[in-house]
Amino acid sequence: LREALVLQESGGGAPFELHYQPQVSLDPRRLYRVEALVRWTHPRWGAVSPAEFVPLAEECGLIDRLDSWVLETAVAQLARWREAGVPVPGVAVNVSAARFARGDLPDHVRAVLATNGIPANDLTLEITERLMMSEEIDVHDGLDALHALGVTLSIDDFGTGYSSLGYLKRFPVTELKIDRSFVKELDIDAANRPLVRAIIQIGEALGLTVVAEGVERETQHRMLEAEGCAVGQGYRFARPMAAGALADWLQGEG
Ligand code: G
Ligand code: G
Ligand code: MN
Ligand code: NA
Repeated sequence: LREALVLQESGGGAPFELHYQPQVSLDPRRLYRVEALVRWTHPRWGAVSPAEFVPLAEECGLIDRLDSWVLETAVAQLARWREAGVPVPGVAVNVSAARFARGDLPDHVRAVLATNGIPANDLTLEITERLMMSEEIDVHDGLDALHALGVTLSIDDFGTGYSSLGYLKRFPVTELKIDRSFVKELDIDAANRPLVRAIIQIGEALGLTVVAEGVERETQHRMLEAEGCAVGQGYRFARPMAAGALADWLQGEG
């Protein structure tokens, strides 16, 4: 993993690649933004899932460097799409606790946006609920600094971390992502619907955009729409895809 990262950073190879998954406004249906998701192709093992190597990168202390590369690459890709006339409204990247804790994230974000001529508004940082609740990391100043830049702050995996909701009013977040686990059986297990409804209502009450992850079936899609969820992400709309495939996908949508 370390060798792969050094190779990537030095420009001597590209073991890591970003795929982009559309997040779609439900009504009217249109591309809202894309989420950058990292992929790793190992010379012998082939494709390794981020579900496996992201935790590994965390353990090895490499995740902050990987996240930095992802930020730079995703924002540069957004600029490239725009140069090519591909109308992508914005890009979201995942930020690990380790990357956040390093403290230079606001400066890095500002520099990356300036280098690529991208407005702060068009960049979203997805931060897990667990990080928001962290006692070790002082998230408050970091989030304020990022908010001051004008980037969108989204709570990833919402509903899986802790029961305290106090952080929602303390921190300058503007979006929450309903964790896939709640959406998964939305149309199968009746117990999920009131939970999803409650999350959407929390979002409404606090003026937060709600994004539902892991939407795979039309029945889930319809229920989310009926509950007033603004944005959906999942195989129902599109799988994560290489940058070059997005223009074609957009054409198919339009
Ligand atoms: O793409 P996939 O659903 O397999 O991703 C699995 C997990 O890896 C998800 O929880 C996702 O948030 C995480 N992940 C994907 N890309 C990145 C990244 O660039 N940085 C971090 N920190 N996590 C990522
Ligand atoms: O935790 P985070 O939101 O960053 O994770 C996004 C992950 O969810 C990615 O690994 C992506 O591949 C995965 N994903 C996206 N859409 C779907 C879906 O419809 N079903 C399932 N099972 N996974 C999905
Ligand atoms: Mn995410
Ligand atoms: Na998530």
